[in-house]
Amino acid sequence: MTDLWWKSSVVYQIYPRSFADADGDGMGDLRGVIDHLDHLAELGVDVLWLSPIYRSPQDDNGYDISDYQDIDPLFGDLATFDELLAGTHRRGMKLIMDLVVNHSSDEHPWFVASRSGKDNPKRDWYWWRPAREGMEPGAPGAEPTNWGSAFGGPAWTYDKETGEYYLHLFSPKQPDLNWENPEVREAVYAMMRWWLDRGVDGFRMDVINMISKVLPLADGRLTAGAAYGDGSSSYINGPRNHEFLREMHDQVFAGRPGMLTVGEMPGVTVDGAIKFTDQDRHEVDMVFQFDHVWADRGADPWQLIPLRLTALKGIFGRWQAGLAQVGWNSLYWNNHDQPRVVSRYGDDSPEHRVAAAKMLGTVLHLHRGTPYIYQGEELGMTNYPFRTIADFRDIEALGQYHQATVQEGRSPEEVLTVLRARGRDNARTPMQWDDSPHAGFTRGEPWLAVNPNYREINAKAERADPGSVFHHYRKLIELRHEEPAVVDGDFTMLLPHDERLYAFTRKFQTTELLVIGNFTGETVRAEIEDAIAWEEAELVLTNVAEPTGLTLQPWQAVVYRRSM
Ligand code: TEU
Repeated sequence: MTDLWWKSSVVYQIYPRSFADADGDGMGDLRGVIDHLDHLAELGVDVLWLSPIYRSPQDDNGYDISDYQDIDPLFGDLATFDELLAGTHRRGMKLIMDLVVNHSSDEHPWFVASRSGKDNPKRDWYWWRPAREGMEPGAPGAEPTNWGSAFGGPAWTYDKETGEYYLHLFSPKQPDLNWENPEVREAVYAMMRWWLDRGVDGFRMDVINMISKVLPLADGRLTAGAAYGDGSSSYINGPRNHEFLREMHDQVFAGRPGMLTVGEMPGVTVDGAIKFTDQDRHEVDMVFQFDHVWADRGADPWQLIPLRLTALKGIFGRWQAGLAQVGWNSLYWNNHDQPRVVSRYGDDSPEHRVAAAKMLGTVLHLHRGTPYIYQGEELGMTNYPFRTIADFRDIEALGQYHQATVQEGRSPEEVLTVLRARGRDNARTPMQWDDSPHAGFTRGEPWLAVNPNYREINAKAERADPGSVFHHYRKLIELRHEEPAVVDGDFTMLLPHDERLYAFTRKFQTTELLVIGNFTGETVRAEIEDAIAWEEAELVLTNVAEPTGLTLQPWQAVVYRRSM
């Protein structure tokens, strides 16, 4: 039987800026979250993950923090936060914060001090380097290494005053903290303890596998046509990553049972994740890996490639098998950095959206691991019909658009085609609460346009309709809470070479579950062993009115249960 509470839990991610605006300034806020806690309680989720709400210049929507122990007035204040925390706990849910400590804001007092002079005691709290040997400081190409920033442009910015460059793997307003410096690590641990003392239940840790850099810092691989080198081999899964996370565990979580930690780790491998999430190693409880959200990416970032279901199944199969004995998987389709899955891997047409959204949820939630629901996923929210670059607000989209079109000579339409399909702003359009103006998100002017389909797709309509995506997700969460095989069952992939059906079983003690999802708009027969016997078993859950056994209707999912 499971020994760790979060193995049978479901986490709900809130992107406060787009969740609910109570004061009418067009930006979501903490009062808005408080006003909708009952929506989350009815859905049945166990944990709320809040994307950053700390004081921030909002250069990257809060992932650039200038004060880790205060709330940005955009969202509210510490008293309102305490009220939100109390309301969450009163409803039997836990709350985890977003920990963004690979970098801070350039307006954080730590960086202001570090930048003030080479002799400042905090100079070594960040990564400062002189210009490349023999190059004129500040001149193009004089950066200490050829690394590109994730948001376009170089990963180094020249500081005239002190005559050196500082490193930022993201925007220039997000300077990387130097984790080699024990003072930095201690300051971070003290801040984390402060939040845990305040009653929060854990952390989602931003790009936490980037905190250890390979020394000395060296140039990355330069591919033809690219403006900058790929330095990821110097900062992804670095040499002291495990050591730092173990130290963090000892300094912050030791003696505090019942916490949840999940590390966001672009580029983490299965073997790496086994080590990071092995409970005996005391690092993190689970990681966010990216393989399945990169399954529709090719070598050329500005080219869309269609998803091959066998590729997706190959990825999930590897992660399920790899962490079957040691470690634990997170399960997610969506977050604030990914496009809406029903538009990406499903079908968001009016005819098939509801079935596809339910099928994708069913297939994901019945894997072995902890599911994460991103706000609006429980309503089947879709991508937004972006037209021009002017419709976008995301620093990553704008920065990458500039680099691709201006520095790399791509056509605007070529780049826009990918941003429309993959841009992060697709996930950040305001939550659709009802069919009133601005979908009930705000009385003011929303910071990002509401999806025009809000009259059809909104929480009020979904909660009133027993056949909705909302109630299907509620049943999935209930099933995880009631059926131990969903939590602890051994995973076996079926039909690995089928490009239309995603099928697997879960076995636990005397219970066996069969889960099949149809990833097409066609009717498809599941040619599995024992088909007849399964068709006589208990159909626990499906998303069509008249199921036809293992002959699956377009975008249909089935969950059967039998005793072995
Ligand atoms: O994201 C890190 C990260 O992996 C993203 O850059 C992601 O790959 C990309 O956006 C997909 O298009 C984290 C946060 O989740 C993100 O919101 C922040 O912008 C970033 O770190 C910097 O803090």
